[in-house]
Amino acid sequence: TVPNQPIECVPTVVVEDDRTGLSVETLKRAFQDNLFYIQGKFANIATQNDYYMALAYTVRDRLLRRWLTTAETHTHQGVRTVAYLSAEFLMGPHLGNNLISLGIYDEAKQAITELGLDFDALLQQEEEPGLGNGGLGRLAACYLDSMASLDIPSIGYGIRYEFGIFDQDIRDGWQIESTDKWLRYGNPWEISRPEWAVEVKLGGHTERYTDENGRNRTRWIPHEVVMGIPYDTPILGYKTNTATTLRLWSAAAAESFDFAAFNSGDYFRAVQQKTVSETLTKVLYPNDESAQGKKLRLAQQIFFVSCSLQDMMLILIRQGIPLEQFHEKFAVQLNDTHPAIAVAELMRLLMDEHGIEWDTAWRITQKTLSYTNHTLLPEALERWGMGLFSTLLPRHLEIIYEINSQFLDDIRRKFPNDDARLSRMSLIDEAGERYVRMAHLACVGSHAINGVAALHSELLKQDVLRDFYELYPEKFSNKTNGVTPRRFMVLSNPRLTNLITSKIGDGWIKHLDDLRKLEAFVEDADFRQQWRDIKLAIKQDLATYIKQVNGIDVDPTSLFDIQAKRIHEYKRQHLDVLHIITLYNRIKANPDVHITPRTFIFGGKAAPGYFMAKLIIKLINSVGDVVNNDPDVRDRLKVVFLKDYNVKFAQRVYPAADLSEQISLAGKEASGTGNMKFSMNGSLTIGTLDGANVEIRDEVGAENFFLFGLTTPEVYELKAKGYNPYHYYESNPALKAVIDRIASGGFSNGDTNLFNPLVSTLLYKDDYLLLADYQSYIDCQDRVSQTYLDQEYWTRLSILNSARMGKFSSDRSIREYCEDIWYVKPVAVELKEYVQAGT
Ligand code: OAK
Repeated sequence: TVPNQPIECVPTVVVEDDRTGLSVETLKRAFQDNLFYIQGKFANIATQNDYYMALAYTVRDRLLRRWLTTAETHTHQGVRTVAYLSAEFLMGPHLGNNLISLGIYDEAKQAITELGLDFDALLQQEEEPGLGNGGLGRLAACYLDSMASLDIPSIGYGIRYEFGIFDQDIRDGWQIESTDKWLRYGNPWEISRPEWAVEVKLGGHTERYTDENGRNRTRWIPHEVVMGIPYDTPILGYKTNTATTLRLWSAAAAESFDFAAFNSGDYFRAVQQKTVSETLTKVLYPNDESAQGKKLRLAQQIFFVSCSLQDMMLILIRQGIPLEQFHEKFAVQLNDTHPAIAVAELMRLLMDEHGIEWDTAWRITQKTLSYTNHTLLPEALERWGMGLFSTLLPRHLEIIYEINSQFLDDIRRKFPNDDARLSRMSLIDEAGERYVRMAHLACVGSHAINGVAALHSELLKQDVLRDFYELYPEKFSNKTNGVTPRRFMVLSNPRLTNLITSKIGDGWIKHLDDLRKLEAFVEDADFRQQWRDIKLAIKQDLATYIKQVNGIDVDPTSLFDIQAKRIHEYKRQHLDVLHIITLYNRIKANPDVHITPRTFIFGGKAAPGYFMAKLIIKLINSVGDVVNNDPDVRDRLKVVFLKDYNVKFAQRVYPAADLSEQISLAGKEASGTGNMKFSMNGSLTIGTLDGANVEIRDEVGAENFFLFGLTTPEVYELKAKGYNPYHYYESNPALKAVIDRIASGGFSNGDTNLFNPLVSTLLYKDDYLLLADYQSYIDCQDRVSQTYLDQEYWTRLSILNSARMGKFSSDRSIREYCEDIWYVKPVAVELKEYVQAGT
């Protein structure tokens, strides 16, 4: 027998109830079995991690029947499947979420508690798979949850980084990075499938040849071949039988490739070759929204894209489906341009490996692919230097040249004599050094292009992708982002979930629009009291955590003002700091001034090479050191930087906020999704008209949203007429006093150098218009402080914010993608009594 082929005669497997039952008793027995048979431990030597693993395997066993039945159902019905290609999946811990989806959270808690263990501690034990940087990766994770919950045939394809996003520590106020060793103690959720490994070629050169039918063909002779091993993780939908797959590729040496080296005795070279292939999926690039142009990154992209497309082809080939039907069977979504090489790779596979002609291959490619753009920042637009690209992907470059030549002909037909347009739109940037433009490749090779919030999609059409919009207006649409209420409400905020469910039932968990029913209770004083009590209890928990980790006492009745997201100048964490210092200055000028007590909480990682972002972290901590310890402040203000912000931690933070800071410069944040998670949990928002804030405000009502700042057209106008930040500094005494306090060493023990790069950037450059928006922000914050004093009124706004967030469920987003872009329909999965293979 061949080890990677199914064998003819398969023994019957009967899945018995006492192995996978959902009662407290069966859960207990399975847990004890797993501790013994999988972890190989007696209880007296078992560690917390052993217990976590035993519970995780108990839960995984209960996913398998649904998962395998889902795959079998989809195969038998020959349905169209969504393949979501993303270089990042920021999944967060699986255990709690799977318990919620299975509907056995309470049973599991009871079972573990009755065994004398601390259930919450076991949940906390899980190392989260931090295989993403921020918004884009977390969105992919929310979309998998929604696709499964809506019974959409789907698969997520990505990279199994051995080291995910770095761990962040804070020392002396500075960010210190260390490697994230999430796989250290094993990962119970994944199943490796080495029998489905595929090979990916890199480097080398191409050759022409004539095939047996006399056709001219191209062959790629690679310099190197890497194996991709798939690791599958089941993603169960909420209270449904559909479990979708997250298939992550890990690179390994293709041993056979260097067999010659072994034979010739060059053992060392062969083993060295192995280490090269294994670095491919070692580490996630930690740069959020800034493209670095590194060869290894391009290698990661082609690696996971090629593995995924080959995998889809193998799925069809195994079923005897001709590849001419590829687009009927798969809708492939490109999560930003990281997988955009798929345009050329799908063409290559169809033509070079499967003998399909160019025109047919091109039609299949365009019908299969669609592209989501996630950023307006110019520095995030990916382009690859020609030298690097041609060395690594010589065949892809030929294909891209051919696509480009036909594409430019198209433009010439539609816009004759417009050379400027040709050079703007070309897939190759030839202005100076030559580059391949990945967003252009994605636009040309896809049938649909979308932005992630209404404003962002408009800006794509008017600005970033304007030429493409003029050429193909029919390709463009908006798909406003959403987030999953399962993880970000049910799992992370059980108290609020129970209160809501006690009033309106639990239908809202799958139909978030039902939250509107809460509006009927806004005038119910008891309800408002319960709502407030819950918020206070959650804030108390966070206060305890802050005391433990940061050693800072914070008052849970103070206004919890939270900004949690990647640190970036365009997100303007430092504008938040300018507000803190403004309040501090007011206190220093008059210690008896009235101040609404506030706790300012920050969380977020800075890209390790992004100096200014790291300096902002240092500034936050330095301001905290002064403000938190100044007796004049009398504990009315506290500033806390929470280290190592990640999904696990975000789940504790969103429910505890009174005020969510969404203060990016208008026209810079594509959507934001944290804004949605805060608001669902009853936080009010202070924000600009940027990204999805615009739509959040439309939903919750302008009177329930703290709006400030320039609009996008005003930003353009101000920049066009020549923005002079220094003018704002000179003419606003409060602002001047704030900047002067930083510049004069007020937060650096008199050192006037430390924050100089920040101060001079603000005074003389200020690309993100902090100084222009300062006064409007301060005035708005004063309204926030005033409003918070009336707790009854504040609670009404808080309830209305939650009640009106229905639109921002990722279920709504996924339905829109299914209807407008993917043309994929839900498929019900029926569980059979037994899983019986071979009968
Ligand atoms: C990261 C790297 C390259 C390009 C974009 C990103 C990214 O994370 N973008 C973020 O995507 C989120 C999901 O669509 C949006 O909500 C954020 O606004 C956007 O910054």
